[in-house]
Amino acid sequence: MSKKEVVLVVAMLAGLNFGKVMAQTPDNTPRSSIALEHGSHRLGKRTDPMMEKWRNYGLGQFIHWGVYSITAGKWEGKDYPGASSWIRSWSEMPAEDYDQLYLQFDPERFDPQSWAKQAKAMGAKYMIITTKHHDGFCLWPSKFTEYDIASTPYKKDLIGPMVEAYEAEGIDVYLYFSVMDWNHPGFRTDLKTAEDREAYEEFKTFTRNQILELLERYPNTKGLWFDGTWDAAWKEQADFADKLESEMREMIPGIIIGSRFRPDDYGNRHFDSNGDLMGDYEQGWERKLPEGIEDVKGNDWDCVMTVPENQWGYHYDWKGHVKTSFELVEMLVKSVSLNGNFVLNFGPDRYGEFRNEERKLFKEIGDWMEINQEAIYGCGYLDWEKQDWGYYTKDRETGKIYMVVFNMPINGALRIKTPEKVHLDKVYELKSPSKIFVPEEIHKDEYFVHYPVDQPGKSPIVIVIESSKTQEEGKTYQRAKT
Ligand code: JFZ
Repeated sequence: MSKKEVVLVVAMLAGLNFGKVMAQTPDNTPRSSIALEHGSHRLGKRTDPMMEKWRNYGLGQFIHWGVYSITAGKWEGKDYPGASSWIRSWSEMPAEDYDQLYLQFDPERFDPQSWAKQAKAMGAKYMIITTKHHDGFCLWPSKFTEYDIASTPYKKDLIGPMVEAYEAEGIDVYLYFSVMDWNHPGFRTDLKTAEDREAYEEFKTFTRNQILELLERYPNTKGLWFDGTWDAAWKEQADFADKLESEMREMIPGIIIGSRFRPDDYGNRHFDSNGDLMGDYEQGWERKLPEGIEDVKGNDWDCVMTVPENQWGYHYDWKGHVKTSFELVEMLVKSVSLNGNFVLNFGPDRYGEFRNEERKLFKEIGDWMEINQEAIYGCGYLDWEKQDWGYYTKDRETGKIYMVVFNMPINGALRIKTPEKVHLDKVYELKSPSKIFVPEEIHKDEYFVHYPVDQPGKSPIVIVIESSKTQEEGKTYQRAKT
């Protein structure tokens, strides 16, 4: 029996008076739960302005950049089959060789202003940059290790200029930080011996120093995106991680930290032993999307997505299926329709440049966003019956509804089923608001909008619905007298 199960049984046997605390669920129904010192510290969503802003971003940009852009998925003529940022863990690649690569890292064509402009043109409202990936290499000059940008031929800080350039374009910056660090001598995946524990204490001090260093150096940071927290050794650090998270929150009030940082008292991650989310949003949607609204359990969440199958950092050869801009736009819209943000990953090369496939995406997604962004920013879930043509989103402020159509029916008839007592006041195409549609009511609360299929669009179209609640049912539709 696991520790968690033992506690559960004890709590059950002890009945109401022992081992049980009353917690409030988001809808305020009290329920019993396991007493936790380091579980979730808040039930339900954050409602402060910084989190409201996060919730309304819609689209973000992820950047994976580091010395793995030098190997680019290949070592001594052999292709590494996994994600290029994991090549150091490959039996064919000696770790000693990998750990010398930084001496060649010299991204002389790095131009943060053009990076930020491209991201803005795509429509990104926030960006997440890998300050340190699993290999331990730091893109900022760190006081706590020599394995950093300051020790490369390039020498200069990469993070500071990025923060500045993106902020100048109105894009909020978040820092990715891998707790797992293959370069630090004290890092362990497991704590088996006293020696391990001693070494790991040093690693913990180092980790804390680096995180606080980042927040001190870049006080405009809006949040942290943690990774590499799945090892047994870290799962024992509930107390340490909880305290450290509080320190971060004190340093930057309102800072946003996802669910992939700290474990609870029993080593559970993301959701604590009571099933409550730890952190400000769920960080578990990695290269996958929820199917329906029930999957997100009322939480905020983000989806991080690669363009090819599983490549984050630069890889010289993108094998397999490479997603097209409209596949990615569909994922973006689906995310927004389920109250999440969509974060698209880019992996610049060793010189600081984006590959052509990525440049094309900036442009194509940006072109779509330029026309249809109203259906993304500030939008979220609408509780109308899902239709096969695509997704509804709803502006949280104006209440306007957007039908984002990815699968246009052959006859152009787009079905809408509304809840009772909803009146469709005005229906029009977003890109040409003068194109008004008159919905045909075919049954009670059920309509067709007829889109002219003789004018096929080149990209997913958006139809806007302005609606209102009515007192009566069945305004236009006459019930058949059969
Ligand atoms: C991690 C990293 O290993 C990877 O290189 C990349 O940085 C990505 C954003 O994060 O990969 C993960 C982490 C968690 C899961 C899957 C891949 N997960 O929870 O399914």
